[in-house]
Amino acid sequence: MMKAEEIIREFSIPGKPVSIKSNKQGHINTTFISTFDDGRKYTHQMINSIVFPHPDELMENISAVTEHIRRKTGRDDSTLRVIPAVSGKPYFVDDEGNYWRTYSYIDGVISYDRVPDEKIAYSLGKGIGTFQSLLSDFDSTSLHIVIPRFHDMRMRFKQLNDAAKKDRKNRLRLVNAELSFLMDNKERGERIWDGFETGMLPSHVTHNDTKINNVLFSEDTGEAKCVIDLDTIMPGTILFDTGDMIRTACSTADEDEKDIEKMEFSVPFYKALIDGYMESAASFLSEEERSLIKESGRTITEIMAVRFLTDYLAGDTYYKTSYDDHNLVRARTQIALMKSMDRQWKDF
Ligand code: ADP
Ligand code: GN1
Ligand code: MG
Repeated sequence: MMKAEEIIREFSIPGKPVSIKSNKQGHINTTFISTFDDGRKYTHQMINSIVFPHPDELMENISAVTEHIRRKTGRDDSTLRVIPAVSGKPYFVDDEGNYWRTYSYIDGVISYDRVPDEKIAYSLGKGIGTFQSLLSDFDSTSLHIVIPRFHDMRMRFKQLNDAAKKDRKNRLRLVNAELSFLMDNKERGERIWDGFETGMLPSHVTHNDTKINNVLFSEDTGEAKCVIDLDTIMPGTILFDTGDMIRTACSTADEDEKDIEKMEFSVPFYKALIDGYMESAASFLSEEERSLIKESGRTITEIMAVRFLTDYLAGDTYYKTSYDDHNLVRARTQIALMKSMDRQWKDF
């Protein structure tokens, strides 16, 4: 296995790395941050090949989208910058066939796993709306479909049912309550995907993973400075993105909080988030899209519960986990969040 220093040498970066640190925030890729002798920093990632079987296509999407954003904003740190490998390609393939990429590091930012206050909720909404708006003139059909049917609730329930049937780890007996709650919500959860598939909801370029730690906030102003983790950029409905920002910006506990009593839906955070979002997105939203924003938060929270529970039953093969029941804990917090939304549904 090649060492991080050897991998870094395969990219066109002047100078020498003086430190390399690992970042454990994401559930999917393996991330390192390096600092070079001239003080510049870079992010190096091994792309998860189980999740992303065609890294070359994924990098083509990212290169096209980031160039588009940079051209429109005229600001280098408004989006990720892909640093090419010495070969000229946007990735390097190591001796075991792993794909690596390098981005310049976005400096002067804070990354949150949970929204600390209404100001950051507002900034997140505004940042996601701006991101969608910058890409509203980008032809979504030119993008590769990186993970087909990523937000297809019917497919996600099928995967859950398959995992339950196989029950590879004998865990099914532990999740009766969770499974039955999700099954009761299946039909309602399918509405947004169905609306997208039938064309009732228009296709846009969507990020598909707009959770809060995929947005970096300016240390000085608290504004959203850069939307990162662009692996799942694909055609979709903007409701996939409003949904995931609602899920992660309006929760009072971490995604993997063990005490579900701590997980509540925050109406004040929701209001701040949507204020920010509307400021940058109102001009391109259809009536149908507007009317489903609130529902999108519930739907995306549900799809995460389904996916975490599926991975728990399948034996933790998809998400990175730190302990045995990690995926079950995550599924339970998502269900708790849905229930809290339901209790307050009339208030937001
Ligand atoms: P994953 O797909 O595993 O979630 P991400 O691309 O989201 O990987 O990266 C993981 C974390 O690394 C992010 O949440 C962020 O904190 C940090 N990070 C990634 N890229 C950059 C960057 N270019 N500048 C600053 N921080 C970054
Ligand atoms: C994964 O890569 P990361 O940690 O930002 C996942 C998302 C989930 C999220 C849940 C490609 O996102 O779909 O919403 O975990 N990414 C992929 O925290 O499956
Ligand atoms: Mg991420």
